[in-house]
Amino acid sequence: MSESSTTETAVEGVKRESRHLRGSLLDELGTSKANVSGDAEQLLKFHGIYAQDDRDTRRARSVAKEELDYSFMIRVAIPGGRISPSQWLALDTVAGELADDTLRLTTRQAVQFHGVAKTSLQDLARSLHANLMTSFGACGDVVRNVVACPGLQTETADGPLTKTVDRIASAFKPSTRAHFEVFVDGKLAASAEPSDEHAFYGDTYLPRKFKIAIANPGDNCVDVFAQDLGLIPGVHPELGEGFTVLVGGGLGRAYANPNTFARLADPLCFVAESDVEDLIAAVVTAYRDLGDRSDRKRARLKYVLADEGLEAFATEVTARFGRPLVAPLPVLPDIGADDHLGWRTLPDGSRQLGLRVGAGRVKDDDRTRLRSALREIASRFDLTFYVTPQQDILLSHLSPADVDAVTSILVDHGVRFVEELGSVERSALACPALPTCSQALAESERRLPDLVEGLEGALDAVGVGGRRLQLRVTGCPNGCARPAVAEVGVVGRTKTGYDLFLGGGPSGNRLATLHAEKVPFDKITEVITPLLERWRDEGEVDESFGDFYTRAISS
Ligand code: SRM
Ligand code: SF4
Repeated sequence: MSESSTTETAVEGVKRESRHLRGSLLDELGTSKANVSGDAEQLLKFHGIYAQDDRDTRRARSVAKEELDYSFMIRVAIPGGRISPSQWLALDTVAGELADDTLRLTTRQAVQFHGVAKTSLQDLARSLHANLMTSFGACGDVVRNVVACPGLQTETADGPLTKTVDRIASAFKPSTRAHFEVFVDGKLAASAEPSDEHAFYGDTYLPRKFKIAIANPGDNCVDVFAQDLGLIPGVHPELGEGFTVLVGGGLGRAYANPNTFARLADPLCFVAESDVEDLIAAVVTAYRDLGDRSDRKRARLKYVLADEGLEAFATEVTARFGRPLVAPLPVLPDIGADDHLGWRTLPDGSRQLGLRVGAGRVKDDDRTRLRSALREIASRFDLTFYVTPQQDILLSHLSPADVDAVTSILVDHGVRFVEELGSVERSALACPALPTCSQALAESERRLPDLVEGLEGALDAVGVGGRRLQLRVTGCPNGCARPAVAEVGVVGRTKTGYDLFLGGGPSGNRLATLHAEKVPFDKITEVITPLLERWRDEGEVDESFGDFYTRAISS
């Protein structure tokens, strides 16, 4: 696909010609080929589906002139990460019958399946549909899964914020019937020229993905500054309840394009609760019209903000909103992030347990049978599951009477509780990278345990064992585990070399600094150890590593 600065990319043409995301998908699902055409791959993304091949065997198969080992990744959009027990059981069944026996919880509270055959895609979609879930709109150039702090949603059962998450998710879901026709019904509707899409998406949708998150004013677990549009609930002296709106965050970069960069979102305005959808629509349509459709690497909203400035963008939004924008409330101070792990009592008296899920991978292995434990809990108890933006799982709204039984199921299956976790392990994130991700330059999820062990060993060795250190690893600079705002961000650059970004922090309001380039994986701990020694000797009482690095080393 050729991309120039003056003409639109080929993807724009594929979208325009697709009759609102139908294209040749139905025909291609019916062929005996294991993969699909390039144009169909682009359209599949809007349906939450990525064509992948096994990167571990790619080279050998190419050399042997064999077909690559193709399969598909499916991402299920889960607004606010909220899942009922029957939905969890349906997801678990899909993992066992149609995917690779794992559920992968994502950094945006969604659930992914890997290793799905083309012939299983429609069965998978039907199963989701039957359980009121969908992968539609989880990927593609649209508003993606709406993220929200679980704490906001559990303050009151079925509380106002939960409804807002659902409202936004449904208002900005593409309205075309394409997904239902192609994947669920298995036949296209009779009308040859469907005109069933929202006006704000039109025929070519958005220039790229658009991400929304609702942060807790008391904790930034959603990384609100990394979003295209962030909402922070607040009470305005004149407008009453509503949200401070931030725009233009994003963390991805491309080594091949030095004009790409991570950027934190800027406060734009305050909006009353009742006007929030109109305001989001104004931002989305401004982005639809101003975003760069000639270069997909520079098409995100953050580049509109960086190139045109906040004031010019605010003028655009005001014109579309149809009324003046009200100044934002002061944004989050240094408040850190709640990992939501461990037991707590919710305001309604019910109980909640947050469990760590290493790199978000729910599976059974020799030591821990987390998948089986969660299946048993879902089938026996009345509760709500929440996926957190840290790839973890919350068992929420449990009756106090069920606490002992739930605990013994987890113990019997070897699941570890927060008290048993190491201080790096507790908050470490990793993206999937190899062998599934087509963009991966280096390992991530598979090597996370080694790096966690190395850094916890280093903390012990320098005498600060047990102190928290936030580690986030990715296999490339797209930044899917948000390393650009981490205390220690490890970003794959070559097959064996990683760039180290240091000095972010749990509040997510500061970009980390590039400390070292192309560090071999096995040397990462060695490079960081002298900095841990300086933290021990020169750090102020209770100063986090990220704060110390920024104060004493990078500035
Ligand atoms: Fe991501 C692309 C996985 C959160 C920035 N991301 C991908 C793909 C689909 C690779 C591809 O394009 O072929 C990865 C699928 C790998 C696989 O095998 O599963 C992938 N991203 C993930 C997940 C699963 C990582 C995880 O460990 O949980 C997260 C799914 C979120 C979800 O449920 O929707 C995920 N991705 C993120 C985040 C974090 C966030 O949004 O909070 C970012 C950084 C924030 C941002 O958008 O700037 C992120 N992913 C990217 C980018 C860079 C986009 C850019 O415009 O800069 C790409 C590449 C692209 O879109 O072209 C990408
Ligand atoms: Fe793939 Fe890169 Fe995202 Fe990791 S950060 S999942 S390697 S795109």
